[in-house]
Amino acid sequence: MLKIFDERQLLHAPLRELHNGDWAPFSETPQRARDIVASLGATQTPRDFGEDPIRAVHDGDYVDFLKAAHADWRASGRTGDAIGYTFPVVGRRPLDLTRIDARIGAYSFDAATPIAEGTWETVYWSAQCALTACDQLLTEPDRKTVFALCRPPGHHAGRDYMGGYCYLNNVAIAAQHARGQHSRRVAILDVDYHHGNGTQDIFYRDKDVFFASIHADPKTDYPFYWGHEDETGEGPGEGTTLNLPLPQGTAWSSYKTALARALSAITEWGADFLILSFGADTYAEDPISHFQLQTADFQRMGADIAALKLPTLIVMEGGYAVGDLGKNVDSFLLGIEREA
Ligand code: Q9C
Ligand code: ZN
Repeated sequence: MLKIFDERQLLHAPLRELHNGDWAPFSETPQRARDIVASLGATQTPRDFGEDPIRAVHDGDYVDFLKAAHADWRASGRTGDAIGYTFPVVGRRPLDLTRIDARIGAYSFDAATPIAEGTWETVYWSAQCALTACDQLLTEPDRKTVFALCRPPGHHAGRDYMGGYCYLNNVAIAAQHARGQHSRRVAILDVDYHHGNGTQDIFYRDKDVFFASIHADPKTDYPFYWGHEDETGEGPGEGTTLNLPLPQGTAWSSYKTALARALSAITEWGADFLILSFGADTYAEDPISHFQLQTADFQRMGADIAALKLPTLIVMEGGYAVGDLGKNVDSFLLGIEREA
C-alpha cells in the first residue's frame, strides 16, 4: 500500500494544552508520527497542490490568520505558543479586530489547539499528504487504498475554526478535491474516538457528501456540542449525516454492530469513493480516551471496511498511545489489505 508522509509534519510541537482545568503536556506530539513511520516501512513524500484546494474548503481570512498567527503573537511581545482565552459563543458578528487574542478566540472553539512556530508548515504538508493520497486513488485506478499519514489531525477543524489539535480539515480538503475534479460520490467514515465535528459542519447542508461517525457519546465526551444521534444534516443535506455515539467502555463486540450500521448506510447511499478518518484513540490503552479496542480489533475493523470494495483513502486522525500507535495502525492497514 502506498503511504504518504513528509518530515516537515514534525515541526509543529506546542508545549502544553489546557486539559481538565490545568495545564498538561501537549498530547498530539511529533513522536506520534515517528512511532507510526517506524512501523510503516517506506513512505513517499507528497506533491505540492498549493493553497487553492485548502482555500476551496477553508475561509480565506481563516487561512491568512493561521499563516500569520504565530508571528502576530510574537509581535505582541508574547513568548511561547499562541493560545486563545476568549471565545465569541453568542453569534460571531464580523468585527474587524486586530488584537491577536481576539482573533485567535474568533477562530477556535477550545484551548487545546495552540499555534507554535512551525504550525503552518506542518498543517500545510499534512493537508498535502491527504491531497496526494487522494489524487493517487483518482488517477491510478489500479490502486484501491492509499494511506495519508496526516499529522496534525484535521476532523475537528471547520471552515473557519480550529480545535481539538486540528487546524486544517484534511479529509474535507481531500473530499472536495475528489468531487471537484472527478465528480465522485464521496462518503466519509469517521472512526476516531471523538466526533468529527469539523467535517460534519463543513458538509452538513451538502447532499453530495455522506458523513458517518462512530464515536464516544458527546453527552460524556469531547467535543460535547456535536455528534448527538439527532444530528442528521440540514436543508438539502438532510439525511446525509449519520451519528452513532457509543458509551465509554465500548469494546469490539458492540463496536462492530455500529460499524456494520455505518457501512450499510454508506452502501445504501451509493458511495463510489470512501474517505476514512482513522483515529487509533479507540484503543483500550489510549491515555485520553475510554473505549476498549485491542490491537487485533483494528485488523477486524479494517477487514470489515475493505469488504465494501470501494476505492479507499485512509487519513490519520487521533491516537495518543505512543509506543503502541505504530502497531495499531499496522494492524488496521493489514485488515484493509488482506480483504481488499
Ligand atoms: N479532558 C483528536 O483525537 N482534549 N483530537 C480533550 C478532555 C481535546 C482530540 C480534553 C481532545 C482532542 C483528533
Ligand atoms: Zn480523537
